[in-house]
Amino acid sequence: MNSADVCILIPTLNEAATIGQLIKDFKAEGFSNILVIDGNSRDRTKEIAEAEGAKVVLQTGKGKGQAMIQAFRLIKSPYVLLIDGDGTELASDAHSLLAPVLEGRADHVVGNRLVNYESGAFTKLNLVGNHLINMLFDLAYGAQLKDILSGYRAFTLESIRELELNKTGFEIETEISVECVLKNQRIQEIPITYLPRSEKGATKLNPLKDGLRIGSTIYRLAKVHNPMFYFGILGSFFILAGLFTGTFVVFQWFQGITRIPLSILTTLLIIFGLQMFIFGMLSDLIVSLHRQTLRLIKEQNK
Ligand SMILES: Nc1nc2c(ncn2[C@@H]2O[C@H](COP(=O)(O)OP(=O)(O)O)[C@@H](O)[C@H]2O)c(=O)[nH]1
Ligand SMILES: [Mg+2]
Repeated sequence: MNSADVCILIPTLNEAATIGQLIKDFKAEGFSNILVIDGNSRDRTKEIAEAEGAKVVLQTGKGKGQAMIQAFRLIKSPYVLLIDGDGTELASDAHSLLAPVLEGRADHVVGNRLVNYESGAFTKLNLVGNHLINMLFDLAYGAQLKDILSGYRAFTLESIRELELNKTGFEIETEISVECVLKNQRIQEIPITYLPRSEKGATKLNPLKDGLRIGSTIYRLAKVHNPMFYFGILGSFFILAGLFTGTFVVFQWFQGITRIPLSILTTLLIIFGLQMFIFGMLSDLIVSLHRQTLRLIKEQNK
């Protein structure tokens, strides 16, 4: 492998405390093709990265997702290694992440932070949030991935260009993971070391706001992958509400009180809920037929 074939991609926003050392570490590991996509940092991130010999491009919009999508369009190297600029992940893990991609065994490799993290690398809230999000992902997509939010990944340029990516913020990792599953890519997870952030650099991620956004992204994207999950949750919600009001109506009826408007509401809630399940079944059918068509087209184009 020629190490220039691997582009080390680092999205940064105010990471002056760590970016210099990170670039040095990658050079020491034998990588020199380094692209920093910077979100107009107010500190010296850009200057430090340039002084260390990285190519720096300023992002045209806002958010980590927008920066990454912009960078994927610029890259020409056949392999990409994506890493946070905050020094929480190690350049020395690059080789084990890249190996499956370089050897053609995988299209996309995710560095799993949740096995080998140092104490303090995750706050309690972060850890619980990560586990919940991974569980939701498993439920919705049936893919046994352990760390879908990891920012340390290796993939081929071809495989990333195949994905339809639109998320501009911290939902980008979720969208990448979903799209990889949708596009039937060969995904592998490799444990990596995960360190606490340096005291000088704060995280840009808001655990509650971004966590909720990520959860809702997983749910909304399921509409076209696992519609039964999407409509089933909606349907269950209405049916449960209907059963709740229904129990009350029956209870009152036994006491000699007839609640006509509430009975009508109960009926509507349950019918609406059942209809959601029927939508789910129909959409499931459409999605599997569509997938079959896509597979045929892919096979014919080979
Ligand atoms: N270009 C760019 N990079 C960003 C932006 N927001 C965060 N980053 C970078 O993306 C990486 C991951 O963000 P971070 O705050 O570490 O998220 P965390 O690892 O989930 O806590 C870091 O290198 C950040 O500097 C942004 O809006 N634009
Ligand atoms: Mg980070």
